Amino acid sequence: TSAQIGVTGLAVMGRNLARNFARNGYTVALHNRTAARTHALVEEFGHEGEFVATETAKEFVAALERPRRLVIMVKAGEPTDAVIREFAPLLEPGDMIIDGGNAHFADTRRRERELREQDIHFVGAGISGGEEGALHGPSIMPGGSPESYESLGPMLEKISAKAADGAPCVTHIGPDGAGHFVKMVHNGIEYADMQLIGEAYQLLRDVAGYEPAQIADIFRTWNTGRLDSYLIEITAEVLSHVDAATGRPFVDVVVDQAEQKGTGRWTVQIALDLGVPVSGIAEAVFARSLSGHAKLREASRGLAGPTASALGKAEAQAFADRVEQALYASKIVSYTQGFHEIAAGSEEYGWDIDLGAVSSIWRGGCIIRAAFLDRIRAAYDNRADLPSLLSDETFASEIAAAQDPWREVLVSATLQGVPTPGFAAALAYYDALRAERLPAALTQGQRDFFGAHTYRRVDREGAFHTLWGGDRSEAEA
Ligand code: NBP
Repeated sequence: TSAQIGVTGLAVMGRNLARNFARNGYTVALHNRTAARTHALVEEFGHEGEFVATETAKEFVAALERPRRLVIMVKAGEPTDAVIREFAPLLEPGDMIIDGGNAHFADTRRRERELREQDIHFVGAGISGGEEGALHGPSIMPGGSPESYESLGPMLEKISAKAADGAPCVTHIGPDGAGHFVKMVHNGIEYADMQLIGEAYQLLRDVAGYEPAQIADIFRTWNTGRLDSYLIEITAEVLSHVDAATGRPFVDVVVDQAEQKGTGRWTVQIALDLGVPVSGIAEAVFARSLSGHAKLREASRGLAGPTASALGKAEAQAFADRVEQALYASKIVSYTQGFHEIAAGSEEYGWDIDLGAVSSIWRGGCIIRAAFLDRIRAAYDNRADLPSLLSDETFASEIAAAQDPWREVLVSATLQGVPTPGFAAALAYYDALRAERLPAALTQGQRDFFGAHTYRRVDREGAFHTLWGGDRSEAEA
């Protein structure tokens, strides 16, 4: 039997992806560095479909129909290169290697370039949805050549998640590293979403005085409206969970130091390189870092806080409504920033990414899936060259309606000393973008003063320098 697809790397993700292919009627060749994993998979799930277990790289490659489709699901970084080094010499022109791990897009660009010399299609495919998604349908963001997508697309469409309207959550993102770039920004947006939800929770708890179980109910209510999303849904589940050992709310027995694997940080690093302001994502990454500085936090615990008292019960409900507005408005800004980064990456690397299609394939399977993405899709359908999500009339009018409560929430947060870096960064971005004048003019003056860096004028073309140390006359530079 020859297999239509092969998966090497059978830890949680690879095993579930292999099962997903098999459950959809494909014959799947299996391989793992440690063969025990391969045999365990067949033993446990062999009844789910057609598997071909192999032990050596040679056997694995021989089991695949041509052109071969070989999925790598190993630890990102050096292990991925090791696997490529092992398999590439055994492949033939036209074969495809699909890297489904969380690779850095620059590595994907390098690997694609190297394998192209051998006429092997290298497809860096971002896969979101965790292990459940891998099994039941992930959101898939494949890059690589258009020819590879012609061959792979139908299979990926079959195993992918489907949006509510039945559309598969996969599309050809663009050449070389485009898929992994988009997956990276997806994760950055995920960080921002989670941070904003965390701030909403903290405000409801510390300013409005609600208990976790009550906050879970508030999130459940929000989940029936415009904030309807997987992350809001699981937030309610986590908040209503009670620790069996102590009888306390689960959220109170978990150490409050957030970890991260790196894709959020990459999103910010790359944004800095591209000069794209992703302040909301950056604040989310920094908030996780700050939480992890246990000693620094311990040493700072005695610092003075505000004297304002918490809200009375009567005001709590109205405050919660305002928090919903603040959360929604901040979410629009996060996505605006994330899509700006994708547009900038697409421009920089010549990927020609369809932003509407990206929002469309995030509607199902992935961690940030949400009703909200339908609205982004609609915004790009209305106008494909939308300069920013904030230029969309619907989003602009929603923010217009939300802005006063958003500001009030930040006033309350500030007066009560509740940190809300995500909400605040989002509002600052919004206010800066709509500002008539920015203090950047003053910055330019300072730069010209100390470093003769020159400035442009509002009324004339050209670059100018003022003789600050002399008679302060102006010279054209
Ligand atoms: P891991 O990231 O834990 O990797 C374990 C796999 O890598 C095993 O199959 C292991 O083989 C193999 N491997 C390693 Br480690 N070094 C190797 C080497 N030098 N040569 C060959 N194989 C090697 O697995 P995972 O959690 O299933 O994730 C797989 C990929 O999917 C990662 O890139 C991850 O970032 C990405 N991803 C994960 C999630 C998630 O929710 N976990 C979601 C989306 C994407 P062995 O069995 O012989 O040790």
